[in-house]
Amino acid sequence: MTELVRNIAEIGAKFAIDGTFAGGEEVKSGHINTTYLASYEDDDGDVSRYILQRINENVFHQPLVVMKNIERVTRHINRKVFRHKRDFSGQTLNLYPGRDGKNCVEGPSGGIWRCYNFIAGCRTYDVVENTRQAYQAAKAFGAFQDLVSDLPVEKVAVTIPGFHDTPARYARLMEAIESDAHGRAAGVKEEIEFIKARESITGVLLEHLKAGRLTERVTHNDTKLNNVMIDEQTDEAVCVIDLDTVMPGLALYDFGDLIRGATSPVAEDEQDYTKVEMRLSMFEAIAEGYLETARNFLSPFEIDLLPFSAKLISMEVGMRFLTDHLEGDKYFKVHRKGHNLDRCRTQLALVRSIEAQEEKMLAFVKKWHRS
Ligand code: ADP
Ligand code: GN1
Ligand code: MG
Repeated sequence: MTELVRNIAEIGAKFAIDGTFAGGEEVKSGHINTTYLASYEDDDGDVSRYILQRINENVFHQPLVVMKNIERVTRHINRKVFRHKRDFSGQTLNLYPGRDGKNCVEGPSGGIWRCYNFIAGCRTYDVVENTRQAYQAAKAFGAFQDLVSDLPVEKVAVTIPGFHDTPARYARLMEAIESDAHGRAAGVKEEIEFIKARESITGVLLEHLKAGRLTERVTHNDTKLNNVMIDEQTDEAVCVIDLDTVMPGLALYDFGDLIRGATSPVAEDEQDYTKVEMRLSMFEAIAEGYLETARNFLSPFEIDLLPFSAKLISMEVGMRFLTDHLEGDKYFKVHRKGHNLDRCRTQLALVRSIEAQEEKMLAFVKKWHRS
């Protein structure tokens, strides 16, 4: 048994899981938490799998608040799914308690760990393969927003303050440039100029919110493609995962993040950013999937802002990657030198690609006013 597998077995032993530990491995997608897949065998030889996850405390300063939110949201969704059977293909996310009955445990070498059921027969994608996956992922996130739309916003805690406060993200980037703690600012002049030239867009959605033109709702806030489990056989979206950032927010940021993560033909960390493109066919599939479930609660004003939201969040995430690059790669997991800078460059390339197509995108969504 390797040290990693022994470690997984020790963590798993703290949860109320039946059966004998039969193996474990690390799941490497995701930039934030530590995620393990653990298998257990029962007396009949049947194997059950579970996800064990350590909450990144550098990102989530109050892991117990995160757990309370997740418990509330998963319960709410499960209650509704069982009542109305709006469950796509029967799998929802569930927390498994620790042996002491709590929704999380302290790991053998510290940290807060939780356990989820493994969503079987599915996988996640870092790069979208076809319009069906794009459509399905968007439909699932729209359905997620719909399912939590009757949860009062004040019942859901803010797990990361200012998460989609784009002007605050901009200000933090300016501070990082000013401090230049790792001497990297000189190498990113072009990126800085690109972002500075677009400062005026950063506050648009929050200003609409302040003026009462947009409504705050319970939203997912991290709707990237690898946060939805997709059926390996049918490409159907089965279950939305990664609920750490479910909190009060704007539906538009969720939609924009879908476009950011599921329209380009290359990965978020592609080193040749000239390959990045916001493909209109993927945009249309996502808008159709999302609006199919979300149009019940979206206003025409919100619908018109859908294309803009894609540009805004691509810029926001680009700024966050650049900030982390300048601050010494402390937030996002990195696997090579310049990883965050590569990610920043793909995001800025997406912004450029969206700018070139914004009118066509707008014409497409406007159709949903009338239908
Ligand atoms: P992070 O916050 O680090 O992105 P995620 O919750 O998204 O963490 O989990 C990382 C990856 O682990 C996901 O992209 C997915 O591939 C896998 N994963 C997470 N939860 C489950 C689950 N319940 N069933 C199957 N795979 C899962
Ligand atoms: C992180 O956790 P993950 O990998 O699904 C990040 C998102 C970013 C995304 C960029 C809590 O998402 O906000 O948009 O990386 N999550 C958090 O890929 O910061
Ligand atoms: Mg994730």
